[in-house]
Amino acid sequence: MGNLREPVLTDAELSTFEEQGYVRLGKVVEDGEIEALCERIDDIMLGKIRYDNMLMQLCPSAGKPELSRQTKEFKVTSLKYRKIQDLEQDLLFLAYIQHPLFRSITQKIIGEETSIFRAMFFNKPASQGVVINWHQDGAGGWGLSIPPKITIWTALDATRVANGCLQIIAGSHKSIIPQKGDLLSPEERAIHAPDSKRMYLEMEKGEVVLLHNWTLHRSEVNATNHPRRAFSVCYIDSATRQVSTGRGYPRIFPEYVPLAEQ
Ligand SMILES: O=C(O)CCC(=O)C(=O)O
Repeated sequence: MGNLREPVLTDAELSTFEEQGYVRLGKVVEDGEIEALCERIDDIMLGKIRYDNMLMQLCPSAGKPELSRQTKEFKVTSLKYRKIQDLEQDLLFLAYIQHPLFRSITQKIIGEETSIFRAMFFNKPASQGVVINWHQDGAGGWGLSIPPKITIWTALDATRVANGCLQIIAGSHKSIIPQKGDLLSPEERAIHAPDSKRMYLEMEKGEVVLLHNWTLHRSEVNATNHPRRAFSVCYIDSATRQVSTGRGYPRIFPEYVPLAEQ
């Protein structure tokens, strides 16, 4: 058990999150559980385990542009997926999403009834991946009735500068910056994300960071010959609706209720 943290967000962590827009939470589950998530996601990429309704995108760097659109279908047996969303359908990922620490965090920051906007695998395949430029998640691009506040990002592999670790601008979460959508324009980047403010968030395998959705972040390609896998979950108030359709989202706390059963 050794180095696992307590499953409760402390007041000090909460104030760091409020001030800085991020807080490192350490490891929340045993290494074996992270390894099981890694094996499960590899099995999903390889098509050994299949789900009907999972949003999947092959990494554009895999050289098959016709398969790099995000659609709810399995594309090809490959470890070069970039994104796989809707992972709450998988019981192993669901159990992780419902970890008691994440319950404590959502109770303190969101409320009793919490859903997820997305539960997503973010991959930078070995020697590949794409650059994701400076953006704020859900600043304008997601069309939600209640602004999303938190993402819990877990490193499934150790992340370093060389394999495209997260880069953030601490304290940038206090206002919405982009004029349009979530991505900063070159002019906005020059003002709000100068190199002098960039932090490289290198993390160990299994380490977790709580991010405010508006904390500016980006990542580079993976220059190593090992994958850089990560699992990112955006928790939202269950009252949140997609403005254009009125659609809700899968409930996670107090218990899991898939959209189809709401
Ligand atoms: O995993 C990454 O490198 C980037 C993640 C990201 O941009 C996001 O969660 O919006």
